[in-house]
Amino acid sequence: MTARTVAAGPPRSGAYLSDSRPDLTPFETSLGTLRGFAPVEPLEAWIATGRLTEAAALELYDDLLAIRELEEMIVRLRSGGYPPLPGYDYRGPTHVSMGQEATAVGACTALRPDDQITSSHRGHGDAIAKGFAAIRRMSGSQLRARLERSTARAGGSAASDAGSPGTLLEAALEEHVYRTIAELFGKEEGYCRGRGGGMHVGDFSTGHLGANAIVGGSVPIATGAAMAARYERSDRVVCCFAGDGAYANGVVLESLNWATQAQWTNHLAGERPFGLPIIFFIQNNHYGMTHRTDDEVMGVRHLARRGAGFAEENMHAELVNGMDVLAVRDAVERAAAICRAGEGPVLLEASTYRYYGHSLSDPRNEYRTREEEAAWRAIDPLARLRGQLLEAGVADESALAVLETRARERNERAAVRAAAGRDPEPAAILDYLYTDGSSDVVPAKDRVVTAEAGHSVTGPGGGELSYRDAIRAAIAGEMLRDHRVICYGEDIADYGGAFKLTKGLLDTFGRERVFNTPISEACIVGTAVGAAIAGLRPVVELMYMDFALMASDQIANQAGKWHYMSGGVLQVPLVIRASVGAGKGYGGQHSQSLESVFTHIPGMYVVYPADPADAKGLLAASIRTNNPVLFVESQALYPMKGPVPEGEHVVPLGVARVARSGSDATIVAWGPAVADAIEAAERLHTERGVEAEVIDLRSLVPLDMETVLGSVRKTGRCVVASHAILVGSYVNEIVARIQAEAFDALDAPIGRVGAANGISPQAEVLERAFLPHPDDIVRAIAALF
Ligand SMILES: Cc1ncc(C[n+]2csc(CCOP(=O)(O)OP(=O)(O)O)c2C)c(N)n1
Ligand SMILES: [Mg+2]
Repeated sequence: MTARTVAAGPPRSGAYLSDSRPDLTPFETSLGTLRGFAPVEPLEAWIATGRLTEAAALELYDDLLAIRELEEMIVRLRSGGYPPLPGYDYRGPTHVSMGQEATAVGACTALRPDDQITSSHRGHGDAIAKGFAAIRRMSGSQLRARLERSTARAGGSAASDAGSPGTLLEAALEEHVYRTIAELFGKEEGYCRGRGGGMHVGDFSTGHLGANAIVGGSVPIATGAAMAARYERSDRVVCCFAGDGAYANGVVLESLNWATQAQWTNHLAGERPFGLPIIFFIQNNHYGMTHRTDDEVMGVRHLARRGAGFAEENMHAELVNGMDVLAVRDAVERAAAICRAGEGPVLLEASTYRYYGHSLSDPRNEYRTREEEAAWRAIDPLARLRGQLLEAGVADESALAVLETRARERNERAAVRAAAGRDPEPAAILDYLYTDGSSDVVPAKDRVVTAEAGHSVTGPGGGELSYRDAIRAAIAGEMLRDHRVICYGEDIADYGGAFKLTKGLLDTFGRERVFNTPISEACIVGTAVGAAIAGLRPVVELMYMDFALMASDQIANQAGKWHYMSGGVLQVPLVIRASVGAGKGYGGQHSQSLESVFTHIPGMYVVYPADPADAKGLLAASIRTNNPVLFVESQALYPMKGPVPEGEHVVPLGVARVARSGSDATIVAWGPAVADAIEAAERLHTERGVEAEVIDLRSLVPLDMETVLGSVRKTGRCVVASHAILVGSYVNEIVARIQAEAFDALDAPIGRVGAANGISPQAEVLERAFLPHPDDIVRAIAALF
């Protein structure tokens, strides 16, 4: 594939001026038709018409058996009675999905191996089914290579020496069960090296992007993965499994709105209108945890009706019999075809049932009858397919018994092997928290031909630039360099963002790479996580840092955690730009400096530049690192001008800067507090003859403690300053580290400067009293002598 070209000159699918006139003509409309439980042909007909081979029909049964066997094992382990592992102490969650197996198998076998899924806390079935479906379509050499990789991981014990193709496939299937169980058991051989466990398990190599223990948490991630497929012109589809309870969650409803946005398919899509290729697959087992969803906590009988609220055509919503593997397969085959044709998204609601409680500690009898359970067990998906296989003459009793014994024995062998697996080393507790990886070299297919690009957005090409223009220059530079970099947020396209930082990017790069979003902060970040996991490098804007709290789950539990929870397999290269509005009289909800909150989230980088040169260089580095970055900007600094190197300028993350040299005292600061510190240092020099050294941390995570300690050891006195309130501030972390690591060098207690421990007020006099000033730093340093 050749490098990509960015057209110079007039906008490609650029800015448009809305000219929508009032149209208040009376009208009536219906909300579309909701299809439910469409009849599905019997198995004989599937086989007769070649829609399913006899072998494939038996594979469906084998897949169902594999899930049931694995979950029966969990039930028995929990009660201490799994014969192959007597006395094994199984710890961790027990959200078994027995009863729901047809949803996982029907859907995953209707997908292609390169299609992707996300899953939930009740996701053993999804994990087994996606892996089995993909493995069954691998060639002999692919199976062999897969087994060899697994053997290397397991220290040489995989069954890779199997001879005939049949046994090779069986060995790979068993290996999948083994790696899945090893993850449940917290073993190094598990798919996530024991860091994720059952609620986060995923075999990323077969298209499983991870299960999620945050109810609804994976839905925007799947949506972002579908955006990546659309952007890359791939015809892969993402199937997002989540429960009925999840469909009350804000981020899920945001995702439905996100996926159905008009701009994917209308005139704004330019030459390529293409709906997001995502199947929202509701595994409706009719319960949240113990509450009844449809009869208690929602106002519609069928969740699929929600589709009507988001798309004119009811979002291709449909109800499916989730107890019938053929019905699910039929619906997902049709849904995938819709998505591949660019007509997505699709909303499928599968009506199903979990036989056990929410987890095995839930005896179910407090909220449902045994009669209800018996009625669902009477339409058990395994029994149903078994009956159909016999009826269609695909297999007789003895052939099915062979399959059943094989599934049981496969699981037993895998479980025994997994139980004997390696526990992770305690010393490796912090492994996979961050990655050293970065996009220093852009793959050829993603390189952009810069020679043809319009450079207008990068400003006057260096020299004096404002902090604002330096940020734009960094984004533009990285977009020119790497086609995987896309840029989105509220109002960032035509208008250029609330603060005009992205003005001009739409004209240069087109709407596929620069677009406005709904006011959905959780979805802005969540889709970026999914797009990043799927291979893009999104740079997203949160208008004010205060709004990051709207996206806090997606930042803290998703962006920050997936590299670790996947055992280092997944990478989440994304930048969340968030700007601090303090100093404008905007009051308590638009003025917070919340960087400290996010330093408490392991897995996230937190970067806060103090001047234009660093704004450009640190942002370029943030876009290139494979870690997720919260990039904090100060609105007060946007107009600040300063020298900015022309062209490529990358400032490494985790390297602090000596912004002013001095020998009498150290001021550690970041963001706008650096300018305060420099001003304070100048005054200390002229007014008191004190030479203060100013250390600009640049990034709080990663933290360059060496530079701080080196300075403190030289000066013996230190003040740490930021614009955040002091309670719970990162200032305190720096103080604690200096005290622990350079106590002997200190000639005085360490001073702290921050905002008042309150809420940012509107009144100007109050806001002045609230925010810290250079005076405060001068006073704090003076107090050390
Ligand atoms: C955001 C969030 N809230 C609450 C929980 C606790 N919780 C775990 S599963 C669950 C019920 C989810 O119901 P549903 O989405 O229907 O999935 P099911 O358990 O029925 O498979 C709850 C409340 C959670 N994990 N995440
Ligand atoms: Mg449920």
